[in-house]
Amino acid sequence: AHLQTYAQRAQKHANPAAKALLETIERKKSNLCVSVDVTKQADFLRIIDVVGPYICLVKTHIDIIEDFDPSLIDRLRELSEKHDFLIFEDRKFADIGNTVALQYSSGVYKIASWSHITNAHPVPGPGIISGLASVGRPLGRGLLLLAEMSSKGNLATGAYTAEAVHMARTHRDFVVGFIAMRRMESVPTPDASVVDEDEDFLVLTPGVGLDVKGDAMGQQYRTPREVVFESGCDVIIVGRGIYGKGSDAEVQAQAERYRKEGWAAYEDRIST
Ligand code: UP6
Repeated sequence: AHLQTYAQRAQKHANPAAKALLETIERKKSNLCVSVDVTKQADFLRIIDVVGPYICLVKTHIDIIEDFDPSLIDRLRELSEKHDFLIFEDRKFADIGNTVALQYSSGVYKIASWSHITNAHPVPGPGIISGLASVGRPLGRGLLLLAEMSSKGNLATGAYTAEAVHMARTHRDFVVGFIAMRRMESVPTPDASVVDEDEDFLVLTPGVGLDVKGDAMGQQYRTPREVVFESGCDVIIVGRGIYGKGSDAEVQAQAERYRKEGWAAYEDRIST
């Protein structure tokens, strides 16, 4: 799939959220997702308004906002229409199906009502997908499984990663891709009979930075070129490398810089 254009993949994708994301990427020539990990509503909205023109997707951790008010979701929705991007709540669900269905639909945040894409750790087994799908599928949402992570010493490797890919392959109506560090097609899954040549899983990749190699708490960064060109990933997720740069003008300049780098790496990939 990674040698086709985003537009070609959009045409064939059956899941509405994945299709819309691929179309947005193509329309805006941006495979950049900005992670807006700030704790005040005003900062959150201001940064999104600044980076909006350069992104296909905004990634949220809605539960870190200290002054959260439900109207924030209305403002976020307005910005997503103004700037033409989708929304990904990085909730990293990790419980049994019944519990995650409640966490996804209810509580303070009602994530399923506004987030086009969310994600889950495969650790509880396939029931986590059934639970989330019972809420999200009727709404046209999509789910990413965390098959790998960017942080030093993480346990999502080897057989665990392979089981995640297997779970995705057997739930293709709702699982649209992975959080991973590379393409997952070639990961040998426990049961080869579930492999379908037409499968198209999106790979969204955090741990992207151009200026530093990591942080003091185990984060590891690679460049957009390493992620998109060398590893075949589809979307780069950048947090502090963009929003952490101070003034609005600098944040805007960084968003433009990462968009350009990510897109050039994609163009080189499909033309090789
Ligand atoms: N994230 C990772 N690594 C993973 C999964 N998720 O960094 O394996 C998320 C973090 C954060 C963002 O929760 O929101 O991606 C990365 O932010 P940064 O660019 O500021 O390091």
